[in-house]
Amino acid sequence: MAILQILEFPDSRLRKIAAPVTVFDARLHDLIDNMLETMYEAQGIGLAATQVNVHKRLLVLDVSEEKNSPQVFINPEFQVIDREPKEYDEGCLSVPGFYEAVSRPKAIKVDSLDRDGAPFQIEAEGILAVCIQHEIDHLDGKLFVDYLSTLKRQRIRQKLEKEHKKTA
Ligand code: GNR
Ligand code: NI
Repeated sequence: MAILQILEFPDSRLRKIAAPVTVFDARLHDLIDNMLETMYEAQGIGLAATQVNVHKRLLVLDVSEEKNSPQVFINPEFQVIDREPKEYDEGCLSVPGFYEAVSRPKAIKVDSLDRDGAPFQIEAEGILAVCIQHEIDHLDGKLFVDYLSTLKRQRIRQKLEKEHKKTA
């Protein structure tokens, strides 16, 4: 297993649109395992392949209290089942240190494949619905900062660029 490097805003690679997964082999399983290890190590509740510079439609998450319920979604698609906007303070491993309120539909139905390519469907609300929508945004090159005002987004960008110059 390995810890992967997480890209940080405003890295342009976070803007790529991920392509569907077509091959379910040992290499994919290695990637999934490494993404889960990277997510747990970074103390995140989710991680999209885009964030580790792999532009395939794949995400992992674990929203459990005990951090013992990993979930894998491949080629996920969602439909809104309750579009009542629900606000949640979002953070992102690719935007470290910043948390801002984002509104998203309250409940969704997700169609996905599992790690062996078998289809499954779930309904999600609460933090699980937030996390899945946040991760699928990553696969489409979107970040939670895109929902903020230009001013807030530019401030975050400036602060992170300063950090990156210090540590590069
Ligand atoms: O760890 C994470 N926490 C989080 C909190 C509120 C809303 C979304 C998230 S996802 C984030 C991990 C991450 O960046 N996934 O892409
Ligand atoms: Ni994120």
